[in-house]
Amino acid sequence: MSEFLTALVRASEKSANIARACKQEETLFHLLVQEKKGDEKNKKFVSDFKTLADVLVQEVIKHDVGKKFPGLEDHIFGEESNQITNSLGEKIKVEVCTTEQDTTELLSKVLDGNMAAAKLLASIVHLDVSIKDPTLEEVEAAIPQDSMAVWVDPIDSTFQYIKGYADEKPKDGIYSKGLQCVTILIGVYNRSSGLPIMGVINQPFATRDPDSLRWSGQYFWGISYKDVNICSLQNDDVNATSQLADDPCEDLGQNEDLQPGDNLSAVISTSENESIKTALSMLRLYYAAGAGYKSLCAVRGFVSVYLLSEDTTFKWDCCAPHAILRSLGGGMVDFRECLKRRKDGNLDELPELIYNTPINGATGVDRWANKGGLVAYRCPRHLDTIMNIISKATP
Ligand code: 2IP
Ligand code: CA
Repeated sequence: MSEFLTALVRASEKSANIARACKQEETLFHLLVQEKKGDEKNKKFVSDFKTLADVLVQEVIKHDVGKKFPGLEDHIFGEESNQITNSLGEKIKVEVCTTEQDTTELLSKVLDGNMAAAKLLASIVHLDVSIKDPTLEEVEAAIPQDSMAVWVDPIDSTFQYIKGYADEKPKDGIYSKGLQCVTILIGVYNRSSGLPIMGVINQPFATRDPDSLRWSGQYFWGISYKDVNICSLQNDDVNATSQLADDPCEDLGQNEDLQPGDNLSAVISTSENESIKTALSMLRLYYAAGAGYKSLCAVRGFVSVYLLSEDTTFKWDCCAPHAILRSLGGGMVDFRECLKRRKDGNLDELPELIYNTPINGATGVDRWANKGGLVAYRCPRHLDTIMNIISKATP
């Protein structure tokens, strides 16, 4: 059994409990939202938010994984800094303390003395989560601990988490916005090659019970290490949930070229630039919020690709879905580099995203941006056809 992957799935489930608890309590939620400033800010949004849920989730993942695998906590990186300021202007370092009581006291400072809320959150933080996942129990992979490092996005699509509504309607299974677009992303990569090895995508708000109005979530995992390629989706009836066949390439003849009309599809950001939108207009095109959620749509086979031409995603947005896509025979590549190589006639090797190298000369979060954009895909032939379409349509 891969104890490490199991520990990540459990940490993601605990994190999802925290995300749900923070959102469910409307009054508590208003106390938690804080605006990001300066270097921490994602330039895409006029204002960007950091919530206690974000910070706490990241600390819980670090703490729980570090406790089980001592030493690894120093190689777990994330989007958030663990400092938060309360309404009195006090800067507080959020962390998981040794006892539940100590965590309660620390959280009550962030929550302006709201002991009831602090108690509730601390109890979730200190509660062990058990999971039943027979496929996960069967995964065998002996990966040296000192070869691994981790990227965490504690709450991806923070904007939807804060503002997102509960009653959005999906189109062909895809939510364009709403709480369903929120994900928790934990991705593991190889420290020396920078390639992703395993990942967990947890969707804390997947379905809502119409009577109790309580949310339940779901998680997806994948591992791609040497000859081990296993994904949690393999045991599902994939056809029941996706638009594509189990193996998305299976329905295509081996040698024929794909044509634009061949039921290809893409999910993109509403902020995608016009020339890309036009180039992709011959495909089934969907818009959705959340880099993690759009990647999940590719993982689940709802779309052929998730494509982004801009530099507004980061290593923590991609590492987890990238690992899962690799376990399914797909991957995630640098969009601009892929386009350039195609125009240069160099189709030998795909420019896969890697996770261990910051951008030279960049500062703050920009050091870890996916500078050339990205394309996430399950089937290499779908990627090829779609890149071909874009290459022909753009100068
Ligand atoms: C964001 C989030 C946004 C996404 C952006 C990410 O991460 O996933 O939704 O923009 O690229 O960096 P879009 O939805 O337009 O794709 P976070 O919410 O963690 O800041
Ligand atoms: Ca993110």
